[in-house]
Amino acid sequence: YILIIGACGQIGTELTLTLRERYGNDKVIASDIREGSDSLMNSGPFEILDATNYDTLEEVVAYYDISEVYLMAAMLSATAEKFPMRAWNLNMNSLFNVLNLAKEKKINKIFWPSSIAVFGPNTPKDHTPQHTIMEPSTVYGISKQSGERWCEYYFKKFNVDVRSLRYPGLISWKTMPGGGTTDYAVEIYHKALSQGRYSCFLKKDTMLPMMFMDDAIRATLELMEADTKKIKVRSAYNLAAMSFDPAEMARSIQKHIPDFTIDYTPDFRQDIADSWPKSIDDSDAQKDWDWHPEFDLDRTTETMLENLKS
Ligand code: VAH
Repeated sequence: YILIIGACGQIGTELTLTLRERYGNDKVIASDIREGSDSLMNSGPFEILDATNYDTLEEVVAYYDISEVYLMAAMLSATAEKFPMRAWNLNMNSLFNVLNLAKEKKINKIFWPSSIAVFGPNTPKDHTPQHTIMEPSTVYGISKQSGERWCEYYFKKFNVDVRSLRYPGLISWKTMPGGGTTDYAVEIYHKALSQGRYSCFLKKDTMLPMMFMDDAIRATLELMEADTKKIKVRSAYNLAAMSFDPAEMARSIQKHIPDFTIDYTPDFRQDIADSWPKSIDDSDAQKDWDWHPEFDLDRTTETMLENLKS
């Protein structure tokens, strides 16, 4: 059986629905600190669960005979800057709990998401390599870099089968993102449809690596279903699809909503975005487990507007 922790989040919701389609509703247990969308709550078993509590997590794993855990609960970059210690506690102690369950052989396989946030201001910004300088300047980035080191340690020391991806900014329509710096790339579609205009909290030329959620979910399943011998990176794989800035995104929307207008009012999230890469080299993911993205910006815009309109 599979347990999703943080099942009500932006990635967790779609991961749960996809895994339930693939493996059967009753094989995938959703859990979160609070209840989620109707589609999620009505499609299979759900548990209220605080992932930082080892004992209750251990009970849920035993009760449902869990063998695989997707740990999707985390505090993202913008919110983590406001609550550093709460972010560290949630992001790290949830990971230690899941890693230790695997070390004790109570579960067999783990997915844990990393992020391009592991890179910092002095990381090469174009086609950022898999192995390079990483001095993250955000609480969230520090927690993701530390998490990657712990995942690699538990794999080497205790043979824990933990797998990870450095997700770019993710764009989806089924669930709103929560507290990220790349959230502008989701909000912009909602505002384009509801108000015909958007006030962007990043500057017009802020180029960031981005990905449509369908690609991110497919990458996650392809990584988890790959033969373990193919997985050469046990920190976290670079993963890429597209890079664009808010101005380019506005032009893509204007192909469908010609009168759409955007203005720029950068806030504290500009500093976070400026510390991240502009584009990512994911040749290791392509080589080791044959990764290929399917959504570019225009296809993402078409899909987002189509689904948000209806
Ligand atoms: C954030 N959406 O903005 C997340 C992600 C790369 C960005 O980690 O914090």
